[in-house]
Amino acid sequence: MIGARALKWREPTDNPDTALQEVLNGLSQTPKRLPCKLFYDTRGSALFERICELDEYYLTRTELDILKTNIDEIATSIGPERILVEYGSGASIKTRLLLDALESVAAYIPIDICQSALLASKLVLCEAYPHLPVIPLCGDYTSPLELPVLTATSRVAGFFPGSTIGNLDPPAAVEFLKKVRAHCGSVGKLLIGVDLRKDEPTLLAAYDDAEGVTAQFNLNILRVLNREHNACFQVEEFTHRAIWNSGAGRIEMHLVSKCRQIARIGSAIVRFDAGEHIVTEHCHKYRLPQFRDLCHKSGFTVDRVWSDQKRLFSVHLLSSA
Ligand code: AVJ
Repeated sequence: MIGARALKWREPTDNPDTALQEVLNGLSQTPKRLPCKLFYDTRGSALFERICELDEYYLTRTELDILKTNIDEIATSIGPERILVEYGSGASIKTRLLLDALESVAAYIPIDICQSALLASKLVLCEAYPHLPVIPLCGDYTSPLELPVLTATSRVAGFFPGSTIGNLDPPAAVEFLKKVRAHCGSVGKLLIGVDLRKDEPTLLAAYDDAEGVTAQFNLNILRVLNREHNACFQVEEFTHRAIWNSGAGRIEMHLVSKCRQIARIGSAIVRFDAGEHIVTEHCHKYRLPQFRDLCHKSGFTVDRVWSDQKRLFSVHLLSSA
């Protein structure tokens, strides 16, 4: 049962000091790094929604196609009376496909770091599904997040679309999946979207679009620091670069300093050489057997895998047991 206490709004779990410390730690590494969760303030979430519509960004529409084409099979494999938990829900667009197809969904728990995106999706979903309890949780889903309404025997179906798992390096992805498996309980399922390895031009175009939306999205991380972390970066003095790291099997988003410069963050000063890079995001691209291994390492069984004809993207249904 869903207790009323569970409906209370959770504030973001990050406290400002830890967040600042995380930023400064990243910037003291070589190469400098920033946590990709910082992309998603209101503007960043809106820019990401625009990225999803771009011709070059094949991920979103391909995943949607896979879900649409196989939705009956997916719904039957997940089974009835599930509590749907979505990690990094954003605008919850793909969720509606599942909500429409799954039999007697008990509740929907979207988890997202962006409060405005959560609130907007809650409003839309409550109107479209008046009888569905929607219990938003605001926070970083990779940090230990308690899910107050779930017990070990809850029939959870986790949903982790968009290849967001790709942001985690493989060992961290295994740790994250272990945690999700613990959330999901003994009869849990996880439906997870994973981007696949493909030719370099296709990958690079997806992360460096002609219109420059991805560049704005990447640079927005510095605006977030300026606005929310008392920083002073000269945003125009950095440029966006997408790099394919074939050894590691990942696209990397970088910001390159156009000149020798300094930035202030709180009371700290960070120096940049001309041409110096900040790594803002890793987006891992898997081969199917490689992702299967990763699932097994985290204790999941792989029930089913769906893909598109061009093998651009994949959707995996995992079982806790
Ligand atoms: C939201 C993490 C799935 O890796 O493709 C899009 C983020 N970064 N363009 C991705 C992103 C640059 C996206 N994920």
